Amino acid sequence: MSGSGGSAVVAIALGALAAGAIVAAAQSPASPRLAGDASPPASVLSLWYRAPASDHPLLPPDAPRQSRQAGTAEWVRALPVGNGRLGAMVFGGIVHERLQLNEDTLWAGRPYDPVNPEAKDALPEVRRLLAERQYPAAAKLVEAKVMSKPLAQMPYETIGDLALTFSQVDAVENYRRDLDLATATAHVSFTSGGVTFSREVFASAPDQVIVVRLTASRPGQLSFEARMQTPQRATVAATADGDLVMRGVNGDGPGTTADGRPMTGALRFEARVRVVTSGGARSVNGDALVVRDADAVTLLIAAATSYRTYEDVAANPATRVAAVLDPASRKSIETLRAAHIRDYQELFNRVTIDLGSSRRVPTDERVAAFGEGEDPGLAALYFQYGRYLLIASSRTGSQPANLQGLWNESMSPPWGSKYTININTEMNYWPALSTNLAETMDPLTAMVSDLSLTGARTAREMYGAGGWVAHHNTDLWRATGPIDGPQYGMWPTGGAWLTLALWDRYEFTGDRGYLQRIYPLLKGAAQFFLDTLVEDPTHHWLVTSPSLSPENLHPFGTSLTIGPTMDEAILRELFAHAITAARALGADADLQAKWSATRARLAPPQIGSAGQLQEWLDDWDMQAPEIHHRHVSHLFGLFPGHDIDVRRTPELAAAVKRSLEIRGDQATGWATAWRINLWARLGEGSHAFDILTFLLGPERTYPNLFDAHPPFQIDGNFGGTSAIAEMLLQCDEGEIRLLPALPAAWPDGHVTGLRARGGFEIDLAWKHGALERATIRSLLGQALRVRRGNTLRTFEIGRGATLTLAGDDVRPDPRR
Ligand code: FUC
Repeated sequence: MSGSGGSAVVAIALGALAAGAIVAAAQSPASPRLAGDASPPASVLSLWYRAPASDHPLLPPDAPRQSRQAGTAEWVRALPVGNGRLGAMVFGGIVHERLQLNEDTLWAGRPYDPVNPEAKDALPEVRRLLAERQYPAAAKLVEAKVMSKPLAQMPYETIGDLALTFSQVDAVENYRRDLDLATATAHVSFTSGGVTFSREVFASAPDQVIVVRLTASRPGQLSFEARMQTPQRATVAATADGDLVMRGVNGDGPGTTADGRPMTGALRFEARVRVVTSGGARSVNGDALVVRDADAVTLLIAAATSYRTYEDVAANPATRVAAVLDPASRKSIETLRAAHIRDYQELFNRVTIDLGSSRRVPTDERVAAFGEGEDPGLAALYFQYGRYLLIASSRTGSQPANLQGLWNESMSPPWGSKYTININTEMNYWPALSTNLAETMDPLTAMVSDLSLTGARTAREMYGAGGWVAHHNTDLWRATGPIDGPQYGMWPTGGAWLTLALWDRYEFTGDRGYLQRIYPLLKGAAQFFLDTLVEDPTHHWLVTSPSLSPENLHPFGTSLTIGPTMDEAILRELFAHAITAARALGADADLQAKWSATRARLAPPQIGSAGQLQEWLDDWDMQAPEIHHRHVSHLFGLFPGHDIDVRRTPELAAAVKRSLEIRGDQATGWATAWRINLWARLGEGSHAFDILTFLLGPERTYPNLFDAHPPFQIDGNFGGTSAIAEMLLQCDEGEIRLLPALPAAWPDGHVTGLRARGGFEIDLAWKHGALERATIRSLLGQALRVRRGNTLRTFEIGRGATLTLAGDDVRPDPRR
């Protein structure tokens, strides 16, 4: 799929549907009447609702487009659970409960190498055309000879659904469903005929199963049929000993490789649901399991594919499923629950936040009214939800969080639900370090390590270069070539950007073992650019070519160019980190010198005639066809980069601000979130808050608090979470900035457990907009400099020591 425009238009229609007309779709004529207003859940850290996300039989996989769209609108009301690898969306239907299921290695296609063998000969000519400013001709040649085969990467796919059908009832009372972020558990409860029915759903990382627990307030009340359905090529069966079993082969992907091989599905998978009953009777009815008159039921859901690595798909999914399901089914619900909560809370409880009062009304009503009333608690909930989603979609050993994290109901989701690495995947991990979840970066580290191998093949065969390269997207198969079209794909800096995220983890944790692990990745990324940078004909700077400023057309009808501002900023950081890493490890003295010499010749950031930071080497910004473009790639140096800083480079920071004003505040979900992070780095809390209000309102947030690109894309959630952290705490230039962009809307509050570079863990409390107390624990014993406004103080603090500052210790000086 292409990177933008057309798909976004369809998406906006879906977004509107989701926001408005869905209540009718969610309730089929047979839906029970809902009476009584259930009280809010005890845990304030809950998303909750007084109606199911849907309550009708599953749509058949080949349902017409109209009903699929309505289905998607219901899906963004359902609540996500995940253990990094297995995910479920819980709909909470009274008669028709639906759990839509995912396993994070179930993608289309097979191992493949997308290299286009014609690229190597064509690239010198593309470079010549670009040097001569023949942009459309360069784009044409890239299109004809350089793009990957196949031209698209493989999509992430759903497993299918588990449907539980209960007896029809006319009316229920006090219906409520919720997702408690404190325990990572979804609940449904209601009363019918004097009996209270409860459901509990959690995805356990320690036991690698999704657990569904059904109970009722009186014995013998649980009767239902359970079946699975899927759009995959699969068989579904019910076994006499109480299992539902789905076995299949993944979907075929689009296109063929250069040698003409189709992307035939080569993964095998199994999903299995074990139904464990207490009391009552269990029987088989065709492909369904029937439970009658049980007291309580536990359903354990396991799933696996044959994926081992991007080039090995020979694992046995049935063995993998049995290896987790058999031990889990011998444990009690109490044991399973306790292990899940212990494991989850070890991560989640590291950070607490309070930004002010919360409205105790259902979450969809809070989103609909956000901005109109006082509800600072919704920003705190959104922040903790971002941390929840990261824990649920990215755990050691799982795949990284993709465009939809882990949750996808489709065989062809928007943008393939892939890893788009010209912003989206990086943004997914923006909150990982600041909000104290460094381990969630393990899957990203593993993926970049894979990319350094597949990307070395692409560098060698496509560019004749050493090192490794990845363009603007990758997938389960770690494809690294340029896809979709020249405007999107012909960008060689995606891999380099990813390595900067890994470097950040070293700066936050000081973990030398980790540095040793990532150093070869940085070194390989840098090598590619040593081998491919060219001199720009005007200034003789060293620049990327061909390249582009992500997805933004310049005035010559294409995005293709040389040395866009973002590339040069990324490379400045890449070379700097490679040098620091090599020094720390006592490695590669000769390379350090080369990196340093190359770095000195990169194109510097430039200020254009409108006072803006130029997006390109030439001052084209004001003539570009989309001056409000969603990407703000050229502002990378301010955030997430560190090249530009309000105090150290005030002119450049002012140019970034001008660019932001020209671009405008409101864009797609992730693009809005990026803007908030940038305004926070400029120290402009009230502007950041204004944009946050848009992000958290109904145009960019679905009822289940998923971000609306639209359609759903998870990066906006993670970017928004990062932005809230950046408003409260920043670390840059070797200093920690306390409350650098606190908006007036959050006059009183506290946060505990945020992390900063140099191994610091920080609690902050503030009142009437003034810092009351900061508690700083040093994990590494590094030098500590603390800034509040224009006051900067240095403190001695040993490894393991804690420093408590009163607000007066770092009060901004009003005279300056
Ligand atoms: C980039 C963005 C789009 C979308 C896609 C997945 O190409 O420009 O808006 O987020 O990734």
